[in-house]
Amino acid sequence: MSNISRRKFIITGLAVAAGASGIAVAAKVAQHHGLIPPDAGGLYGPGETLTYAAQRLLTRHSMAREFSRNEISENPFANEVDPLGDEFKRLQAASFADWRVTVDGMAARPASFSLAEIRSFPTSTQTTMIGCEEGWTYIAEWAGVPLSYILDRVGALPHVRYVVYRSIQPDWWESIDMADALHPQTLLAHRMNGNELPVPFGGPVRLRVPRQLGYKSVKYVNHLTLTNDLKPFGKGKGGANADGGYAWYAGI
Ligand SMILES: Nc1nc2c(c(=O)[nH]1)N[C@H]1C(S)=C(S)[C@@H](COP(=O)(O)O)O[C@H]1N2
Ligand SMILES: [Mo]
Repeated sequence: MSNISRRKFIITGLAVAAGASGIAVAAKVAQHHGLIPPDAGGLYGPGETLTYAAQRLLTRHSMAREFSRNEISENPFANEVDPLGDEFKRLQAASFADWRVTVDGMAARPASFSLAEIRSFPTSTQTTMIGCEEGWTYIAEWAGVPLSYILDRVGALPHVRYVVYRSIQPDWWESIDMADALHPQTLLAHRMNGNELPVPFGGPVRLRVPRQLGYKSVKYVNHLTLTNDLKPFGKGKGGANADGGYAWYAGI
């Protein structure tokens, strides 16, 4: 199903649900299934709740579209980033040999992985499209370790509901639920188009979440936290972007 017809289908479904039984009932169903997103503003933040709930119920096993190698964009657009600080520059000067990704929170074996370790983990490759909410897209080949491998390795506890991921840029952090965290296309990406991931595109390590908009693919990731509650993070809406008014769930 194309994105547009899928959206139509969801909207029709929601209109039926809302019309037949009222938004309150639809919201109750969503809550029953654990499908209230953290930025819903409680049970009656119906817009965000219904988008998230509908997508989760209908598409939780779906894959982001993969493209062929000859569709890779020749001049991918690296979005502008705020200046990278001294700590980043120091790490960069040493070819990121000391870059680490710390994994803490609800894990049996919290860990801190060096870039060399991350590069030695099983690698998955995908050719997918990244799209910014501002309207541009590009297609690239990304390679990296599936986030599910990291979660397995640290012994994620059964009641983990979200993975919070942070960047060396303090204003950049996001979270995803377990449907996306365990999804085979969600990668801790360290390669792009056959090379090490370039700094403008988030190198040395970025989280690639191809089933959501570009802002969920945070660059310069150095910290993952496993949690079942997003309230203690930022303003409690699950990400810097959600705190700023964007949707926490940005499924495409
Ligand atoms: N650390 C960090 N991650 C970030 C951003 C950023 O400014 N800093 N921009 C986000 C936004 S808004 C988008 S659309 C994508 C852009 O990815 P690109 O530069 O590969 O095009 O990265 C996301 N990840
Ligand atoms: Mo963006």
